Parts: sequence; C-alpha cells; structure tokens
Amino acid sequence: MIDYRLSNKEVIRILKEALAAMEIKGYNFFRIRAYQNAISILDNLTVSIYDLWETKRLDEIPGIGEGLEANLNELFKTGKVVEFEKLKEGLPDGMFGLLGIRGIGAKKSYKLAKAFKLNNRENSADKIRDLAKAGKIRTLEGFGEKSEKDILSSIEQEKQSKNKKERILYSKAEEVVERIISYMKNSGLVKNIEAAGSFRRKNATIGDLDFPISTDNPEQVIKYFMGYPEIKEVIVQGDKKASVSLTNDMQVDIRVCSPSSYGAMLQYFTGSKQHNILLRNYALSKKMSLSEYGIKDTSKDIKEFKDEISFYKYLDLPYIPPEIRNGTNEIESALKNNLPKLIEIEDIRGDVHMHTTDSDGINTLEEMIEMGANLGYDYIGITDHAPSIQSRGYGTVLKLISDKKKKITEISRRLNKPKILFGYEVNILADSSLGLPDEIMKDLDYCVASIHTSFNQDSETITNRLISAIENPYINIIGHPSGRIINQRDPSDPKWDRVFKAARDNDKILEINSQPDRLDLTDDLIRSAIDWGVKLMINSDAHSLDQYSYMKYGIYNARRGWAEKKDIINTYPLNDFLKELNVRNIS
Ligand code: DGT
Ligand code: CA
Ligand code: CA
Ligand code: ZN
Repeated sequence: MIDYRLSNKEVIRILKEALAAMEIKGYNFFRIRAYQNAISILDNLTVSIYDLWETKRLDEIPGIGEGLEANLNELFKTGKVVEFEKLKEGLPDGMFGLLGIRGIGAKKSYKLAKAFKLNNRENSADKIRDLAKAGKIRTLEGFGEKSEKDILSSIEQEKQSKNKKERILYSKAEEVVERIISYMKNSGLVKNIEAAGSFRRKNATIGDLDFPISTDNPEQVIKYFMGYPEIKEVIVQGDKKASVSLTNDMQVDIRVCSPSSYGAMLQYFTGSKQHNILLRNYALSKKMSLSEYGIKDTSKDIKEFKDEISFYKYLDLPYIPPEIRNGTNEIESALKNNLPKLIEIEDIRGDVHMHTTDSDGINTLEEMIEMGANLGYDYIGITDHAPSIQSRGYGTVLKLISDKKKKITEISRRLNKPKILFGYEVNILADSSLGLPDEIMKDLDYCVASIHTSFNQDSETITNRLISAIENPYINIIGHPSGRIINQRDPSDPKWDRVFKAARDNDKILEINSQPDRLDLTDDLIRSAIDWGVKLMINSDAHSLDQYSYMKYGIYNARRGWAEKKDIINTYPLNDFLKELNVRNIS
C-alpha cells in the first residue's frame, strides 16, 4: 500500500486549514487552543513528521493527543482527513488562499472570501489586492481604511517574497564552500583561496559566494574552475574572473590575482559594500584611494598587499574582524583603538538548551549527557518541551518530572563533569500565561520560556507576553526571543527596548539560539541588548547529538552583534554561571 509522504510544510498547511475551519465554526476555545499548541509543536519539529509517524513515534511528542494522531494516521495513509473535509464544508475555498498572509487570520479570511464570493484559493489573494486598491475593502463591516491599507501591503509583501530568490542559510552555503575550496586546492595551482563576501562576514544567510584566489597562473586557474562538476551555467568568463551558477542555483563569483595583491582583493570582496564605502571615504581624507588591487597615494604607483593585516595597517588601522564590517561605527571604533574583543568558540563552557526523546529530540537523555561530557563541557542543561498538564493530567506530569529528576541525579552521581541542570522549555501562551504552573517550575533547576504560537499578534501583545515571562520568578532564560524561522516565518515585532529593560531589571538571560534557521536574537538585537546591559547566553537548542555543533553558528551570530566573552554567561566558570543564571536548588 502506498503512503502519502507529505512534507512538514504540507502537513502544517493542512492542519492550519482545519484549525481555521474550527475557528469559523465556533469550536470550543480550549479545543482550539490545544489544537493550536499541537500544530506549533509540530511546526517546530526539525525532524520529519512523516518519519515519526512511519516509525510509530508520534505519541512520543507531548501535546499531540490521540485525536490528532488519528488524523495524521489517516492523512499519511489516504492523503486526506474526512473529518477535515467535513469541517471545511460550506466554507468558501478562497479563504484558504488568504490564510498565510500576515495580519489576516481565520475570521478575516472568511469574511473577505464570503463577502466577495471568492471560491478559488489560487486567485483569492490577487482579487483581494485589486479590491483593496479599488477601495472596496473599507466598505465591509469590521474593516476600515487602515486595515485595507495593511491588507494591501501584506499581500504585496507576500508576493515579493515569493518572487524573490531565497537567500541560502549559512550552514548550507558552508557545505558548498568546503567542496569548492577542496576542489580548487586539488589543482595544485592555488596559493590562497577563501570564501569572502557575506560568507566571510558570517551572515545568517548568503546571496552568492565570492572567492578571491591567488595564483601565479591565472589562466590555468580559471580553466580548472570551469571543470567544477556542480556548474550548471557559465554567466561570465574572463581571464581573471568568472561567474557561474551551480546545479543548486547558487551563484559563484571568482576573482583571480597574484599572491602579492591578495590582501587588497580579499578585503574588497569581503565587504560589506557599506564598510568599503566608509573605508574609502576615510582613506580619501588621508589622500589615498582604495581598490581591489591595492592602495594609491600621492605617488603614482599602486601599493600592493599580500594580506589584509598589512592593508589595514597601511591605513593606520588595526585589523577589523570581518563579522563587524557592517558599515556602522567599526572604523570609528578602530580609530579609537576601541574594537571589541569578540567572543570565540573556545570561550564556551556549557550549553543549557537541548531536547531528548522525552519531547522532540532524537537522542536519549543518556546519549545527550554523554555527548556533553565528551565535549568537555563544564555544565549542560536538559530542557525538553514541558509535558502538557492539559493533555496528560497533573498527576502524570508530576510523576514524569520526578522520574526524570531521579534519572538525572543518578547519572550526575557517576560523573564529576559536566554539572547537569534539569529544566524545561515552557511555552509562553497566547494569553501570556505559561505552559507549566509556578509550583512545578519552582522545583526545577531553571526554566527556558519561549513563544511557539501566535507570533503574529500585534506588537503590544507580543511585548507583554515576553515581559510577563521575564517577570515570572521561575523563568531564567527567554529562548529564541523573536521567533523567526529564516525563509519561513518573520521575526515577531515586540518593543525591544521594553523587553531589554525588563530583562536587565529582572536579571533574566536572553538566548542567542544557534539553530542555523533561527539565529535568534539576531545580530542587531544582540548589539542593542548588550548596550542595554542585558546578559546573554548562546545555546545550541540541540535536538540530536550532532546538533551540539550548532553552537558555532550562535558564536558567529554573537560576533556579528559585537559580543565579547563577558556578555555571554555560558563562558563563565561553573559557579559564576550558576549565579548569573539564578539556578535554584543547587547544592
Ligand atoms: P550577498 O552575496 O548578497 O550575501 O552579500 P555580499 O556582501 O557577499 O555581496 P556581493 O556578493 O554582491 O559582493 C561581495 C563584496 O564585493 C561586497 O561585500 C563588497 C564588494 N562590492 C560589491 N559591490 C560593490 C560596490 O559597488 N562598491 C564597493 N565598494 N564594494 C562592492
Ligand atoms: Ca556574495
Ligand atoms: Ca557576488
Ligand atoms: Zn528548544
């Protein structure tokens, strides 16, 4: 028998449509909320829902009740769910084409689709856009001029992001970079090669790849590069440069130069463009002009540089790390000899946000702890998604927690390192309440609170949700504070200044989440959090053994946010760390 191997994205879309139908048909509030929570848990899985179903592990995900499990079973077996089809009966199909659009929830989609008789999801967004342009939306009850304008801009944004080529995640680009560099080095012709551009600056996402290459034999190098097996199409080929697109649709630009001028070439192609502009202006004030070939001053000849250090030195500047070449105030800071001493991966002593098979992780508690020990960490913390009292019952949850605590205590007795902390990742629910009651949280070592649902509430509501979690005495860390998933979900939009102030005043830690598609807080928010005096930490949020290594992406992101060792509390020795985190019950 064939199964329907649907992607997580497709499954979530189908569930969200059913949820919208429940809302329209006035289902019980608690049922809707439970369903919403379950969808968001599924939405946050990094493993395939289909694979979990196929290996009969769906019931291990807390928050997925029997009903939903049966729905998924039917979906993967038959490609549809009869209950959902019934739910959607009588609803205009056009409403489902509006659902993903920012600011348009179930009720609005329904109202719009019904009022304008939109019976086709394929074109309903286009029709609503035309209606908004014609000023027809505002005439509808419950809509006004402002909401008409908001709807128009949301639809146009959505369109744009669909047409725009997606930027690729850093971690994905990394694999391509490694393959290209090892291929090029194999030629025996290459002296220096690096991926410059946004990749070298460790951007969370990469537009295209830029490789300056030094050699004594430019023609041969270009020729050799053209033999790279992943090339799909040659865009430009010159004697010292080439641009190609790869089979995975990434574009690669290479520039070839002599080893004696590699420094200027690397500097130029590392950018950012804005940094280069500022640097050029600064150089002009010293009567020098910059280019990818070197520096010209009052004398006629161009001065070449074999590396970047000598290039910056010639400009009377200390070396500026690529991660902060963003064109803000890095040159000013460099001139004052005031550059940050950026955090490094070696500074990290522990990782306290991770999941096991007790929630959506794929390795057991024992395996995750052993890995932490192998990495030489001084401390780790286990934070599965908190089990839901609503679906499991209070007694069961208490028992679950006390069993797990015993298990951890037992393992701890056998190990002198790492110190193992026991907590949960607790949902910050739509109404600002938390997924676990205080009396349970207070007996845990610490808790991470995160938003996993209702991201598109208005700014004020999101702000209040974050702040009420920050003010809860049993919450120690706010996990992935903006909730963005790169290329999938925009960051939510709280009043960050109020969030930062609350975190600082309540002595709470904000997380820099290292998952390559989160990197959240984002670099610019890291910088302002530090300015506010907020303490931060970098966690892997590992859902498997190999994801411990995601820590490095969090480090890159922190470096882009100008973070130093002192700003990141999981660089501190154990006792200082426990104090900064305000850990409970620790002997
Ligand atoms: P991306 O590819 O969109 O992720 O970002 P980048 O920064 O890698 O940008 P890209 O590939 O267009 O250019 C690579 C570097 O080349 C850029 O960071 C700085 C330099 N560059 C490119 N265009 C200009 C320009 O018009 N002026 C200056 N000064 N530098 C430029
Ligand atoms: Ca680039
Ligand atoms: Ca480029
Ligand atoms: Zn997590």
